[in-house]
Parts: sequence; structure tokens; C-alpha cells
Amino acid sequence: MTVSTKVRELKNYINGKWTTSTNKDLNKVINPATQEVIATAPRATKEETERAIQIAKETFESGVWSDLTAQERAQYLYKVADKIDERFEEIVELEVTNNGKIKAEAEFDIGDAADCFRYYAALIKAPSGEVYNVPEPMQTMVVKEPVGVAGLVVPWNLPFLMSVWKLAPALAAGNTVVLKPAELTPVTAMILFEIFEEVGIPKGVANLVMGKGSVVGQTLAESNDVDAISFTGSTEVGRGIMRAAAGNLKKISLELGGKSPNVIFADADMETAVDYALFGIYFGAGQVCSAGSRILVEESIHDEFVEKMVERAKQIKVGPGLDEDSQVGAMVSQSQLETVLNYIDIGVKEGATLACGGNRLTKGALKNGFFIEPTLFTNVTSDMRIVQEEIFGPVAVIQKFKGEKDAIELANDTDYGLAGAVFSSDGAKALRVIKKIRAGITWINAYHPTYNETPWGGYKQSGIGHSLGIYGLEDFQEVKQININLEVEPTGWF
Ligand code: TAP
Repeated sequence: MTVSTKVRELKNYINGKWTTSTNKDLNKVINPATQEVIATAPRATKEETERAIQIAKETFESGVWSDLTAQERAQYLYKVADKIDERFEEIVELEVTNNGKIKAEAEFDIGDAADCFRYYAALIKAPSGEVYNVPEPMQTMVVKEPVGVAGLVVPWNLPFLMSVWKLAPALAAGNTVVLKPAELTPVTAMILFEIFEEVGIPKGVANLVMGKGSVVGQTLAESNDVDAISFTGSTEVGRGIMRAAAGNLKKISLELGGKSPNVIFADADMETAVDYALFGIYFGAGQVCSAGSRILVEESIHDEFVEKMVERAKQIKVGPGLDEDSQVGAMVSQSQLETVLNYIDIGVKEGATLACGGNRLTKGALKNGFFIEPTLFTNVTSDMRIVQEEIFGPVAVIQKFKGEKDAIELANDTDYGLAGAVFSSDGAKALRVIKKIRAGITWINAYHPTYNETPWGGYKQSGIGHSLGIYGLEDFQEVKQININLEVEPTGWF
């Protein structure tokens, strides 16, 4: 299927109505592979965002969603998943056209998003809460309840999937929501809300507000009527969200950046390790929070590993996402392109060796797109900016280490703690090292697989709280204890 090439007019969805903004400054959304304008999106004002929050609050209090049984809410979520499957190819194509990623990645994202709705539909029907034995003749139950109004702010790198990671658990738990997509990639969010409308989710439950982070996102973070804020994005903006959320002490969940270590021991299977190192950094053109951007290689195999990785990296086909041959897509924007090229420049000036890549690609069909060669730096030291700072592009550094202790020290030598991997044929050693890596998402002899069933979140400056799994649901739930007196008689205290 080929989606229409007309410029789409995106709209907000508030209280079950598709609306534009009073702000006439429209956001022109482009295809990063060509720079063609593919859509225009509203830039909602602070007042329009506040109205969406009020609608979500009134709808929550009305009980049209929170008072449904878990089974009833689950039925809606199953229907949403089925509609995503029905519109799969359309959503994939739009995601590729808006984000610049390759089709195979978008197919993975959209398939995973449908499964995420099914996972939370099933989870919300599973046994929940606890019964406690307490000293008094009392029976104590602990139950989970929705938080209330959830503000959801998502980034541009996995626009559809990151929205779903928040919407599926928040809605399953019985909350009402206001979602703000990234200005760079709002296109597929609108499809998701069309689906919500189509399956009959009551008006006011799920609201979509497009616009600037500094306006819409900030209003959600600050509002006293928002009970929980779930944010995925940079550590810098995450800090601001935390400060803004302090006003009413709202629940916060922050999924932030990373500079994740991929540790390769000499006893690892070389072909597998090289293959996963490439996948770890170049999947999503490196615009992935968990990217394996610091590759740590044991001294005795360092040179052979570098040689093999460079050889393979040079063969990677970079190109437009809808081209079946493309293996790595575009940077999402001119600004992201410039950021990455600037880091490459910084690496060279810092004295690192540019082992391969380093350039923008502009030949033929790539001439107007934001494409960068898969890039590797060697001969780096821990104090270099390219080793410490998140680049969020197809750029990795390769560092040498000597033995386990050195590997662990280097792996943890960063402010971030999102992900990490160890490659070794010695299972005990791999587990010893992975247990010492201060990060929330780790793999042994693999990189990147992510499951809706398991919690996703970071240590250190990579975040607070979790997406996915039971933990992802709990971020949108309150915990209440109910104590039932089994001997109904006066206390006799006074
Ligand atoms: P950010 O610049 O932080 O933007 C993320 C979202 O926050 C966007 O929707 C943005 O809006 C909004 N925003 C900006 N300023 C805001 C403010 N003052 N208040 C509230 N919201 C605000 O990140 P990005 O560039 O989109 O994404 C890349 C970053 O996200 C990387 O650091 C990456 O590691 C991280 N990330 C983390 C994960 C996980 S799961 N840990 C997953 C994906 C990405 P606009 O841009 O539309 O104005």
C-alpha cells in the first residue's frame, strides 16, 4: 500500500472532537528523507492544553472510564489492537515517512504496539492487590486504583510505540489522559486517536494535544489537575519536568537518555559479538535511547574486532526508509543531523581516531535527506565528550579494557544507567559482570531485544520509574489499603 502524498492536516482530539488551534502558527511536518512537507499540525496554546486537562479531569471524575470493570476496559483495548493490525501497512508507511526510519524497524514498532495493547488488556484482568495478616482482628486488603489524569509526553524516535507504551497501561488502569506527541513526528498519533474514536472509547477519556514542549508539555508538567506525568525524552528536559511536577507532587515517570556499554570479552563468539555491536549502535540510525554507543573490547581481541566491525559498517546501506535495500535510515531533522555531525567534529578535535564513516551522505536519492554514514571512533579516552555524552546518532566509540575489573569500571564510568550488554562464552563471568553494571536493561550475548512483559527503565540519570510489564502499569496506579474490622465493637480507649 502507498499512503497518499497529499499534505495531511493534523488536528487535536479533545473531548471526542477534532479541533484546530486558535494559534495560526502551524507546525510544518517534514519527511526527513526528502525534506518534503507531509503534514501540518496545530500548535496548541496553554489555554487549549488547560482545557484538555479539564476535560480529562471531569471525565475521570464522571466514572465513565474509571468505573468500568477491568474486563470492559480490556475489551476496548483488544479492539484497538485489532484496528492497529487492520491499518498496519498505512501506519508503517506513515511512521517511515515522518520519522525517516527503515520499514523493517517501523514494522517491528507497530506490531509491538498492537501487542502492547493486548498485553495490558490481559494484565488488567489478572489477579491484583494483596491480602495482609496484621496484628489486630482485622483483615487488610491492598488494592490498586487509577491515579486520575495522566499527562503523557513522548519523543520523536519511536513516535507510535512510545505513545502506546504510555497509553496502553494508563488506559488499562482506568485513567484519563492527555497525550503530547513530539512536534517532529505527530502524524501516526492522529491515526491512533482515530482508532480510539472508531472503537468507541468514551469522549474525554483520551485527548490528543499537539504543540511545543515548552507550551503543551510544560503545561501538563505544571498543572495541579494532572495527577501523573509520564515523560520520555532527554535527561535535560526530564530534569525540568521533575521541577515543574513538584507543584502538586504529581507522580512522575521519566524515561531518559543513555550512553550504554556493550562489553565484549576475548572469549566471546567473534561473529556474534560484531553482529550485535553493529545492531546495538546502528539500529534506528543510533537514535535509540538504549543504543550500545560505547563498545568496550578486551585488549587481546581489540584490533581484530575493530577490523571486522569497520569492514561490516562500511557495507551498511544507508537510504530512504521505504527503499527495501536500506538498512539504516535518516536522522529525524536538520537539527539532529547537525548535532551528530558536530559531535563527529568534536571527536576528531579531541584526538580520537575516525575508524570509519563521519560524513553526511548526499549522493543521488539522498541529496535532500539527513543521512549520515555509520561512524566508529577508536583510540578514545573516558574524558572525551564523545565517550560521555549521548550523541543519538549512528556513532559509536570503541574502548580497550584489560580483564573484568577494568571492564566494570569503564562500563559504569558515565552519568547514565539505561542499558548494557556483555558478550562472553563464560556464563558465570558474563553474569558477574552484568550484575555489576549499574543499568536497568541488560543483555548477555544479545543487544536490544525488548519485551512488553518486562520493565523498561534506567538507573542514575537515565530516569525514574518504568515502562512496560507490571511496573509500567503501577506507574499509573495508586495503592490503597482497606482495613476491615472483624470484631465490630467499641475500642474502649476513652
Ligand atoms: P526531548 O527534546 O527531551 O523531547 C521529548 C519530548 O518532550 C518532546 O515531545 C518535546 O516536545 C517535549 N518537551 C520539550 N521541552 C519540554 C518542556 N519544557 N516541558 C515538557 N515537555 C517538553 O527529547 P527528544 O529529542 O525528543 O528525544 C531524544 C531523547 O529522548 C534522547 O535523550 C533519548 O535518549 C530519549 N529517549 C529515551 C527513551 C527511553 S525509553 N529511555 C526512549 C526514547 C528516547 P517538542 O520537541 O515537540 O517541542
